[in-house]
This record gives sequence, structure tokens and C-alpha cells, in this order.
Amino acid sequence: VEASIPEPQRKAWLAHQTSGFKDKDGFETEVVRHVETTLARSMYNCDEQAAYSACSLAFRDRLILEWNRTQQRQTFADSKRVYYLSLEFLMGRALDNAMLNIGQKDVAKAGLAELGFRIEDVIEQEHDAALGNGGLGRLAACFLDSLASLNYSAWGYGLRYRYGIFKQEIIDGYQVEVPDYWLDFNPWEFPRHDVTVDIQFYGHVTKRTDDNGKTIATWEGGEIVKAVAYDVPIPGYATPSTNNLRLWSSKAASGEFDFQKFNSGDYENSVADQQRAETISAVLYPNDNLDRGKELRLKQQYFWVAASLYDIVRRFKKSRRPWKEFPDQVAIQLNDTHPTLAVVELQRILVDLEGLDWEEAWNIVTNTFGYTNHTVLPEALEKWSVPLFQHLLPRHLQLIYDINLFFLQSVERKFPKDREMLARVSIIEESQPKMVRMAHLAIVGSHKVNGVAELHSDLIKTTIFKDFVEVFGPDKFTNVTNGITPRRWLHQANPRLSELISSKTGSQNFLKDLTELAKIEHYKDDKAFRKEWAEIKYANKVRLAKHIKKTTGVDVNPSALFDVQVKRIHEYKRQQMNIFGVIHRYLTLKSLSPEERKKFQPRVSIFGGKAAPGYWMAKQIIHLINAVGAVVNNDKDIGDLLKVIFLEDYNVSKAEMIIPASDLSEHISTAGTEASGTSNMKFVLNGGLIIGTCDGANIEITREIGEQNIFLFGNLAEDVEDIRHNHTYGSYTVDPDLVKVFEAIEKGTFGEPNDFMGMISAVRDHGDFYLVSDDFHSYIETQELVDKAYRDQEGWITKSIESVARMGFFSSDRCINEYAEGIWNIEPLAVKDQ
Ligand code: 4GP
Repeated sequence: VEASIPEPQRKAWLAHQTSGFKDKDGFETEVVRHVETTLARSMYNCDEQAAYSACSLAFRDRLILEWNRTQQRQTFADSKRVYYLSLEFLMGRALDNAMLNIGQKDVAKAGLAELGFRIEDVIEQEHDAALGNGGLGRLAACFLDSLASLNYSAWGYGLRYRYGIFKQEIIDGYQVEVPDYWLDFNPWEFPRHDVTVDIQFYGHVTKRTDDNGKTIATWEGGEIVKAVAYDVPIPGYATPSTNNLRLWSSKAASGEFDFQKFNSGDYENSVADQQRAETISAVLYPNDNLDRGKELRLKQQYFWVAASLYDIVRRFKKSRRPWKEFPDQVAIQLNDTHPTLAVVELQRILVDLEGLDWEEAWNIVTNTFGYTNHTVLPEALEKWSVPLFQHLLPRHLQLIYDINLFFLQSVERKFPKDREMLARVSIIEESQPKMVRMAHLAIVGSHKVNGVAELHSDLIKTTIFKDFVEVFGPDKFTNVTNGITPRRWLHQANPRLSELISSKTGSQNFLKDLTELAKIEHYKDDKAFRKEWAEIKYANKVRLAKHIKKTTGVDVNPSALFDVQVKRIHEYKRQQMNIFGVIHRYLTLKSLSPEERKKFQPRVSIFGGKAAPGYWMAKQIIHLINAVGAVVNNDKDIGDLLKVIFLEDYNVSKAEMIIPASDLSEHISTAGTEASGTSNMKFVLNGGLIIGTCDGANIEITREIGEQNIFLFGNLAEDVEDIRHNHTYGSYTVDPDLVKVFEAIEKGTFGEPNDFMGMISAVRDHGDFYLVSDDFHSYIETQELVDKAYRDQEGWITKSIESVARMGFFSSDRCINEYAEGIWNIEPLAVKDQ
């Protein structure tokens, strides 16, 4: 790298490389410098917000030096890069993560203390970067951390939404959505006004034949919107590697506003174009596992995909390699179907713009892409109407038809005369209007398709993508079980536990190789270790109890069992079953004498999560949880025996506080519906036990930690179909305990019964699609086993320690290495000064 710096600049460059801070004093100097110059404030009125900003800027400076070096290293190495295309990156806060990954949090802590600040308060000033809905977006963020930490040449590409996922307020027990404007001051991004791409929409296609008889298609007219790059540095842990997340922001191509309109007095319309262009990257769609075909969403997708591909192709072209080497240099991973248009866009670039033959281009395309599926729920599978496509992306629609034609011809050769097969696998659904099936396009356009946990990967092969297994053979379909980064989800979220573990494993190396956790199992009978283990959990619960008091006004006893379900609210995740279970517990307690009640294990049931704004049933579930809390928490007979808490605005930074404080967490989806789940991994890694169904990654967690350490219940995925069939065609009765719960609700115990009738009738009158009643008995019984196990505190601690020790498999590092080897075919880059 050094040799590449021109002679006149080299001396200054070298001096700059060693600047930044080495110790507390150097850090303080940098903070003061940023307060007084960058922020243009004076130290005498430096508040916590200013301290946060200056501290972030000081760390950002360091990151940027490493970022520059990493980019140069990758350019010189000229080896294959991976590009992770995700419409969501749920990053959370950056400062704490940067300090820890760089390894200088202690320095910052001491420096800030000397300047009169507590580091915890400074960290709290940061607004979460909430550019995602839930699991899919957070997985992408964990992957970026692993890619950088493992020294892979990797870029993330996403959208820079002006508004992330809405902020949730609970008012009178109802969810109210408030916009999340998070960009007022964001030191973690760099606008790259020099990196822009013109993106075309609408217009029409003309075709002509050239001298060689080849058809040339040209996409003309329509409108142009500008994509501007914003770069976010991603620090690796204990390595200088700092990767890039590039987020695109939309801007009007025609500059500021229309002077002509302005001058003619049409003031309002003079800014209309600009506003329309900026709308594209304005909001994150708040859908979790629901698809709604809105034009703006398709526009977002194409905008982002086209800008990213332009960037990727530009980088490849710099190497002056022949096109056929593209897949040796570039791997692109499609995080769900949202970026599937990239398949079509690359084909368009190669055929229309670069003049390659169809076949050659298509080979390059399919060898470049991999597709990850995150759900088997049919309502979440993206489809776009053909007329919408025709209007917005006329050339792409033609290409999709061609891709489909060649694909169906190949299917026809393999399955002659099987018209039904052709209709089933076709990229175009012959409905009214016709629809483009994005998952089919993603499969056809990729060389590998993966699910995110073993059960899920098996299910996609036997259900939604069954026909494709016959068409392409089983090898195209694979599994990569999800993982989480232990840096954020252990080291950052639970510093005391991380420290205790490193004191026993001998170093912090377990944060790079999570299988080293196994070493702590030797200490599971060590008295002092166990005591410390229990104390850490208790301290984390005290912290959460304080937060609960502050935000809800409810006192909870930290010695009670903390039972947590935090995730997006969805019927398939079955928060309704949890709250029905809580009501059952409440009714049971009420029916007992005060003496008998005392034998009960005190519990705090904690919920958190957002409902998609248009998802009526999910909102009803939130309302019932709050209504039950209002009654139970104020019932003198009950006291500390049961508390019901709904924590508003669940997000990444709240997760970092809640997860380490749980004794038990609930992962109770109807078997076969939760693709993997990743919070299950986070809870166990922090010493909490799980109550769960045989679904998603729960199954692999059980295999790793042992059946004795998890509370499994409920029907199996393989039986769900038959049970549902029986609901529809046979007779079914609601579980008697659940009937009592419904009666209590209908009597008005928790307020206006009509407010909750949707939830009741879904079970009682509409076929109970999610098997709430079928699983209820086994759920209640298993909760009783939990109470019993918890009363044996020593036994519980043993389970907790054993579980953590056996969680090594669930690191996102393992997961990324599997993608690298099995799908991307890339190797880490050697980093010398590591
Ligand atoms: C989620 C799945 O629901 C979850 O099971 C999985 O762990 C996660 O992706 C990561 O693979 N899906 C979404 C979504 O978040 O928006 O479809």
C-alpha cells in the first residue's frame, strides 16, 4: 500500500497513519478537538450528546484510516469479492461496537471519565440505526460483522432510508406508530457525492437488427433518478479489516428544482420532481413476512439493485478481465427475493449494453448469484403484477419473459408434456392480472439456493420449491443454519459474562472462535464460578427491572422468573398463545387460597415487538397483552406472583439489555413456520433457557445443548398439515383450559371483550390455522415443568452453564465460513499487521 502513494505525498501520508490516539490522553485530545472544531462547540457547554458525537468522530477517524487501507488491500489483492444485497440492515448502535471491535473501550471509558462523563450515558445518546424489520435485517448486520472480522473482501449494499422502522408507542394499551427520523446527526456515514448513478424508470423499448442479424434492444425515455452513495465503515473485531456498507439515497437527477416553474410562479411544483425522487429512499416498508405489492416498493428495489450492480460492474471492469471471469471475481448474495431484479439487471447489462450473447451472459449471471430464502409462509412470497412491471421496467419485463421461455423449454425437455409442471414452475403466474413470481426468478437465476436452518431447508425442498428440486436436482439446494455475532450479543450486551468466560477460557479468543466456549463446562461444578454466574444474571435482571419501572411504572421483583418473548408480533410466532397462557395462570392463581398461592413460582411475563401497521390481528394481540397487564399488575391478590409487562419500541439496543436479563425465553411458533429464529440463539448464549416448539433452529439448538436443557412442547411440523386438514374437514373442539381463558375475556375481565374477539374466533371459529388450541395443553404443562425446574436453582444454573458452553456452533462466523466455502467460493484475505 505504502509504495502506491506518490512520492510527494508519502511523507505526510506516513505521518498521518500513526496519528489518532494511542492512549487515554490522546483520546481526550481528539474528543476536545472534535467538540471545539468539528462540532463548533465549546468544552464549557459540552453535554452528553456532544460528548457522544465527539467520541464517535474520534473513533470514526480511526476506522476510516483502516477502511482506506482495507479497500486498498482488497484492490491490490484483486481476488474475489462478495456482495451482500439486503434491503434491510438492522445495525443498532455503532459506537459501543466500534470501541469494542477496535479494542479501545477501556481507553475511551477512562478518557470520558476524566472529562466528566460516564461511558454508559454517552453510549445511550446514540439513535439506533433501524433500517430493518426483524430477523432478516439483523442477520444481515451480524453477517457484516463476521465478514469484516474474518477478513473477507465483502461489501454490503442497501438503501439509506430517511425513516427506519417506525417507533412504537403504547398509548392506552394500543400501538401507535411514530416516524423514526434518525439522521439528524449520524457520524457513522460518509456521503459520497462523487459516487452517483443515474437510474432509469418507465419509458419504452425499441428493437432493431444490426448488420449481423442480431437484435438490439434499447430502453429509452422515461425518467432518471440519481442514486447517491453513503458509506458506513464496518469494523472487524480484533483485526484492522474495516469493510464497507454502501447505502444508496435517491435524489432528483435534474439538480435542485425546476427554475422554469419557479420563475413562472409555480412554486409548489418547482420542487415536486425533487420530492418525488427523494421519496424512493424515504421509508423502509414495515412488513414482516407479509407482501404487499406497492409500486414504490418495486421502485425502491430496482433503484437499489441497479445502483449496486452499476457499482459492482464498474469495479470489475477496472481489472480489465474478460467477462467470463466475472463469476471468479464477483459473488452476489440475494438476501431474500427483494434484490432478485439484480439477476435481470445483470443480464440486461451484459446483453444490451455489453453485447454478449444470451447464453454466455446467462452463464455468467447464474454463476454469480446465490439466493437465501427466509420463509415458507406463502403470504410472504413476493409477486409483482405484470402490468406494473410493464409500466415501470418495460425492458426488464421482456427479459423476464425470455428468461422464462428458455427455462420452460429446458423443463419441457426434461418433463415432456407435463403442462402442470410448467405452470407450477413458471416465473409468470397465469392469474388475473398475471404476476411475476420473484422466488422462481431467484431460483432460476442463481447457482445455489439456501434455507436458514436444517428443518427450513428441508421444508423448502419438500413444499414450496419441490418442483425445482426435480428440475435442477437436489444439489442446487442447500442449508446454512443462521448464526449471530458473539461480539455484539455477548461481549457488548453482557460484558460481565464475557469477562467471566474469558477468565476461564484463558483469553478473549472465544469471541473469534466460539467453539472455545466448551472450555467453561469444566467449571460447571466450581462453586465460585457458579456464584458469579448467578450474580451476573441477577444484576442484569436488576438493570431490566429498573428500565421496566422507569418506562411502565410497574415494580417487578428481580428474583421472580423473567419470562421473555420479544420479536415481531405475528400470529405464526404465537404471542397470542403466550398471553392466553398468562391468563390461564392468572385464573389459576385467583382460584387458589392465599396459602396455596404462596407455593407458586413468581413470574414476570415480558413482551416486546412491533406489529406491521396494517396487521390488524397483531395489533389486537398487543392490545390484549396490555389489557391483561393493566388488570393483573394491579390485583392485590396477585402481588409479585405475576406481572405482565409490554416493553414499547423493541429494537436492537433494547434487545441488548433485555436478552441478558432473561431466565426463560419463548420461541413458540407453530412447527414449520419459523424459518430459523436467531434471538433463540442470543438468549441461550446469555445463559437463558428456552421454552419452544420443534421449529427452526430450536431443533439444532436442542441437538447441541442437550434435551435436558430445553423445554420443548407441541405438535411436530410433519403433523401440522393433517391437523389442519382435520380442523377443516373433521370435528375439532377447543382445549378446555383455553375455553376458560376465552370465557374470562368474554366476561370483560380485561375490558371490552369485543376488542379481542378476532383472536378468539381465529381459534374457535376459523379453523385455528396456527394450532393454538392443539398446542395449548402441552404448552401449559411444559410451563409447569419450567416452574419446577426454576425452583431448583442449582439445577437451573447447571443447565444454564451447560447450554452456553455448547453454543459454539451458532456463531455467524461459522455461518459466513459456510457461505464462503459452499456458495461464494471465496477465501479470507491475509492481513499482515493483525
Ligand atoms: C426471518 C425469519 O422469520 C426468521 O425465522 C429467520 O431467523 C430470519 O429471517 C433470518 O433468517 N424473516 C424475516 C422476514 O425477518 O422479513 O421475512
